[in-house]
Amino acid sequence: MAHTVYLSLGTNLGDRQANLEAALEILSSEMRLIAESPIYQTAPWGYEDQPDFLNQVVHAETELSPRQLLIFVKSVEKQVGREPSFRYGPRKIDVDILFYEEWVVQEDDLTIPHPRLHERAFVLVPLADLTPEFCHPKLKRKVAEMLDDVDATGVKRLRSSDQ
Ligand code: PH2
Ligand code: MG
Ligand code: MG
Repeated sequence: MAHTVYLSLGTNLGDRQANLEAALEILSSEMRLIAESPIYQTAPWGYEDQPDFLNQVVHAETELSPRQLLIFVKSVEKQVGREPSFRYGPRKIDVDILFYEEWVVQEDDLTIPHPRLHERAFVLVPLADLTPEFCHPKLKRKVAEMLDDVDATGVKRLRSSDQ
């Protein structure tokens, strides 16, 4: 059965647009991409002394289980060329699972919904472009409501001619 999922993509090293495109290309080999948000240039969150990120959210459908999806997104990161960094540090590509249907998954290395998505304007702005009414299954709040509570000043949409 096809499951609807939302993934967040982030990159702040190398050719960032090319990194997003490469990740989407590989993702589309195993899942049906339904919608892509615009791309945003975003101020670094968590650790500030690093280049700005490009961030984007995608809506997809997949037959993979949450665990299989985690393994797949890790392999996508590896294929795009991600190298180990420190927590919140710079990276060529980061692919995070935001939502998997309305499922709540709590395992050592896999938490769905993504545990910090409600704090992050760089996730909530593009997510709200795709699904403002989606209700967070744990917090019981809509994406648009969560977005109202964060500071989105560091999140700038790239000009469409740049995308
Ligand atoms: N990812 C991080 C840490 N900080 N900041 C922005 N703006 N965008 C990101 O994707 C990001 C971040 C680690 O996952
Ligand atoms: Mg991340
Ligand atoms: Mg990650």
